[in-house]
Amino acid sequence: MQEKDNLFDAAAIPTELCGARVLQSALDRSLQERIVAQLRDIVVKAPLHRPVTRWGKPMSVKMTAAGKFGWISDTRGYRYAETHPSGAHWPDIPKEILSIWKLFVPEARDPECCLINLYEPNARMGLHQDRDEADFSQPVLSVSLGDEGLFRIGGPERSNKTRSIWLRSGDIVILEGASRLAFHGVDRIKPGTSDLLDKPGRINLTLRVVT
Ligand code: MD3
Ligand code: FE
Repeated sequence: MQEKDNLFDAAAIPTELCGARVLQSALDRSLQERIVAQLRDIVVKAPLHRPVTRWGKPMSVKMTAAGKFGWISDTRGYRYAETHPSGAHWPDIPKEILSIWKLFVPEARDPECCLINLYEPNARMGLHQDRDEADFSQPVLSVSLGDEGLFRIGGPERSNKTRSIWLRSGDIVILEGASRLAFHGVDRIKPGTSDLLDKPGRINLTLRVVT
């Protein structure tokens, strides 16, 4: 049995990016592999779906979730929901994923949503704010898995200047304080930069407190 300390590089030097904490190589390879296996069980129960905007345009990112809430979007608009579009409740957040939250943001309330975003090679996510949650004093924690993604973050106004960083498999970003309401997005992914997943693409987990 491996010690937890070997699985998380809690000593990773945090980089500051527009107020967000970026922890490169925070999760070791074996932990990343176990998380991917746990995600496979989740997508069996809660299949990935392609959210559609209010205007009927499908997003390029495929999504599902674990926890009390998932985030969905359809022609009725976007919102947190207690059920998958199939009507089923979302699977529980795996304990090992909860332990990442507890280690890096120990003061926060327990996460109520683990949103799972799958970026196939041409997927992207436009610049947006995450403000569907009730309490912006609670952090959001992001885990990157698989191929590299070019993450962009600015400030609380869309017009604020942005900075970009390539997020790699095992990296963690913690959005707290002023960065919690920063505009951010993913411009592109770089297929073939990781062999963690069995297909080209990137998975991003975001752990959130919703209520
Ligand atoms: C900054 N996801 O799911 S993770 C999203 O890589 C989302 O899939 C991106 O933006 C992804 O909403 C970026 C980093 C991230 C997540 C949540 C944030 C940055 C954030 C919330 C507030 C500010
Ligand atoms: Fe976001």
